[in-house]
Amino acid sequence: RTVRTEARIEQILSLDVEKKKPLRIEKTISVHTSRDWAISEPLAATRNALHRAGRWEDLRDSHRLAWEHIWDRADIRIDGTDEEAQLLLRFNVFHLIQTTSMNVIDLDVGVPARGLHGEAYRGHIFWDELFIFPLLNFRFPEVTRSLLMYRYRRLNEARHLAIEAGHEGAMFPWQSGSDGREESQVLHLNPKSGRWIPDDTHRQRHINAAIAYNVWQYFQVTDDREFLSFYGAEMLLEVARFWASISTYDADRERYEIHHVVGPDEFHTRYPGAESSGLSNNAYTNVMACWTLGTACRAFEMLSEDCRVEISERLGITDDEFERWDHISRKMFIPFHGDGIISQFEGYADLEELDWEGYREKYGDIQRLDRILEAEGDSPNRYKAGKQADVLMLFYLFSAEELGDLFERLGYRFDRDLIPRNIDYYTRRSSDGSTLSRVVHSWVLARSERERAWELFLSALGSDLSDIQGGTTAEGIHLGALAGSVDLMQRGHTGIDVRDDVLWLNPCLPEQLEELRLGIRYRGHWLSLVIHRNRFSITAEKGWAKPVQIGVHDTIHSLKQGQSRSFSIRC
Ligand code: IFM
Repeated sequence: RTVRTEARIEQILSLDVEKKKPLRIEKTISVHTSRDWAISEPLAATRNALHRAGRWEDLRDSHRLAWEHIWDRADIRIDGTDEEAQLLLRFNVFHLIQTTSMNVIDLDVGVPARGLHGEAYRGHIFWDELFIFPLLNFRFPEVTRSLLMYRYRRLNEARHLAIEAGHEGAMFPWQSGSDGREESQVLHLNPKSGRWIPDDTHRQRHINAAIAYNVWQYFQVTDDREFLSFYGAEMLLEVARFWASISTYDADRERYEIHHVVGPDEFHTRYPGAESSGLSNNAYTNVMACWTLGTACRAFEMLSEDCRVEISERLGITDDEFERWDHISRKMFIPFHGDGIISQFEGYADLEELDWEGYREKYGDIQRLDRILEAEGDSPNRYKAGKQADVLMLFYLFSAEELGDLFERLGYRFDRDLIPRNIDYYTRRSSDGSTLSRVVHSWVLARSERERAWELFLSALGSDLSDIQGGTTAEGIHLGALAGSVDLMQRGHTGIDVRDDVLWLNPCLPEQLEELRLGIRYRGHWLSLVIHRNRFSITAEKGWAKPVQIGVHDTIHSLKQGQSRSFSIRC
């Protein structure tokens, strides 16, 4: 008997059973919608699929085979003192693949921050893919490409958002959904006080830089020139245009500035007591804007001449515009305070210090310090207290060399010891209220404070299995932290970095690991890496492309299919 109710459809089977005699029921389900490809209409497609599906054993076997293939590509094996870490790595990969498997290819889907597992953020798509794509790029690049197309298809809406805000180019929304309009909430509830608070986080324009960064990283790992020519370059150019148009020139300072934005740290959305929201010169945003302007020009130069002509005619880009971009990328203002501390935003130095010890003593868990302070009638905007990595994102996304080049181009001194000083300064002033924060902090501490980095790694890795935020996992997994923490193993401990057509490797295992084994896909090769404490080897196992360039200890080596090389480790 089939029973339909408003919320569900049930099938009731009444059968005679015999004691101790097992009864086996097989139920096969097929789901189609009218938007599926290569079907006539959903009912016929569903019927056909059911008739052709075979029996339970057939379905189980094909399911098993599909997962074996996934694990062949995705697994990371570790051997060491912490047995749970291996389980957690696989748990996270499994849940990542539940949301972003090969099945998304050709579908118009993006990466919802909370996976497909729960209803938090109403399925919206934020910047979290910045933490997810690096893992996918080296394993399932076809999936990244498809997910980047989610953004490309919404480029027109982003152009419209830029115009509406009085800018040029494309301004992607902070929270994106079906058609790419801004979906951010304007109010949110503080469950601690029961009050509805204005939500200004939509001012996180840095998401545009994240999209540009993702396009460029995908291209670096795959060398997919077709994608760059048809889609990637256009996104980079339009985002660069947006950064140029939101930048204003301060004649006294002789520098460009960016106003009315919010950085990744969502505890700071306006100046203390200010009527309107937004901050000036968020350092992360300003540096990322300069990086985008430079990278868009570089990508444009890499296109074929035909393509360059077509794209500049289509977008109406002129040489004057490129010159302005170049000027901005050399003259952007970056705030500093104290002894070489990059200020999170202009005026950050004037904020009050928070009594961290006092708050920890009083409340125990202070991850959501914003809610605690608001319930006390106060605001995190008044304090040097961050929810998550902001300035430190720079050290997560760029190598010391790359950052040095960016700051030097801007005419700022960038001594190497500025890095540990900033890491120490900001990690002390963070509540890690976002699960993304621990990924970044573990990454930036990996080579200097190895014990602390490992603890943060385990905590980020267990974000959902241990539900470290005390109840939020039930509303959906934290996909950025899940994938980002696996990537700490994939790129962090291997030192993988792709620059100028070279795959650089600089492994350094944490004390807790004896061995790390993984396979990565790079420009048409499957490379297998086996890393021990003092040595590591790399083998080009399978591949169909020309030899790739591998960089180790300042030397570049060519590696072709079937070849293997081994190197000593300098940690
Ligand atoms: O994108 C994040 C943001 O950085 C912190 N709050 C949650 C968002 C979705 O994960």
